[in-house]
Amino acid sequence: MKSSAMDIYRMLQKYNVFAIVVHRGPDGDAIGSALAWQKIINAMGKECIVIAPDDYPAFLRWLPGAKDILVHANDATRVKEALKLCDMVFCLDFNASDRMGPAEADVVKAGKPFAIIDHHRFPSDFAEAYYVDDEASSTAELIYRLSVELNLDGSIDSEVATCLYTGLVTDTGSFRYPSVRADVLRIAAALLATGMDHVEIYEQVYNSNRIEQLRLKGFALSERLKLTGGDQAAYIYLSASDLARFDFRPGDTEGLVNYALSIKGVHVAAFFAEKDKIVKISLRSKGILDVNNLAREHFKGGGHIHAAGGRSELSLEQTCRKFESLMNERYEKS
Ligand SMILES: [Mn+2]
Repeated sequence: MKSSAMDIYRMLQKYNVFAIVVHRGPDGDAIGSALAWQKIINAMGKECIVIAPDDYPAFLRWLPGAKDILVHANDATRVKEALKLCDMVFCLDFNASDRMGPAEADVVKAGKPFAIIDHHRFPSDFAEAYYVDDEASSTAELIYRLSVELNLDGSIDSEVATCLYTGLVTDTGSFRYPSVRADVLRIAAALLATGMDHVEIYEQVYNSNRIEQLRLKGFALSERLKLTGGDQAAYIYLSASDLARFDFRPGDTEGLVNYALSIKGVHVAAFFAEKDKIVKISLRSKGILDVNNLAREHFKGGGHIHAAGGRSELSLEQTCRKFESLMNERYEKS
């Protein structure tokens, strides 16, 4: 499938009512990009609603427009009505229909054409138009580039910029990841020039912890962090009862896996959380190990070379053992 700004533009011209859907467990990039794209579409005089499969983290609730997001897990009826009324669906920050989780069936059943705007690898073939680049730092970067290509960047005011900057910051680990190229910083500069308040974004995203959340982090680091693979891999695991003990809420374990990766000499890190009777997995790497492949081959997931996600139906303990043996195979003999 080819990535084409013009294909997206034709759909924007042809239709009047749009829906934007993001992946389950939406993050700052998914929500930030969706709200920005919604505002850009609104500025064309067209209608647009944002749908999330499940709730987004509290640290994103302040974003302009966030309170109007329809959450499928909370109100499937309203989501179905909105889908019925729309002409087409934009999929943002994901590229395979099963990433919508339990919302997938209703979204697909609506039978509307799809367009994908995304930066993950290997998009699947279910849309009529694509604007994709797996080297982009974030979907927010792609929304910015697309807006410039289509001459819609005149509607990037400080509110749109706030949404896009939040996507950039959260998907690049505050501009630290290898995906940050000179262009990404040029985009950040252009967003800042709209007068948006980047200090407020950091404040909202990073300094809005609850005390239970910090205690959960402290517990995870002191009691649930293990080295494996000849000390070249590390992982953190949290059981359902660990999470309950610290009053877990969505977003509370965001970024925890990066602590494991921050250990000197560690090349791969994993985070395992027992939730909804399965084990949810985040994988990170630095250097050459491709965690997208690791997630695809062993943990029913995928993502990027240095950051991926997946799941396991094994018990938490068995999942940890499986990761240990994969890492021991890879590193112990080297
Ligand atoms: Mn993203």
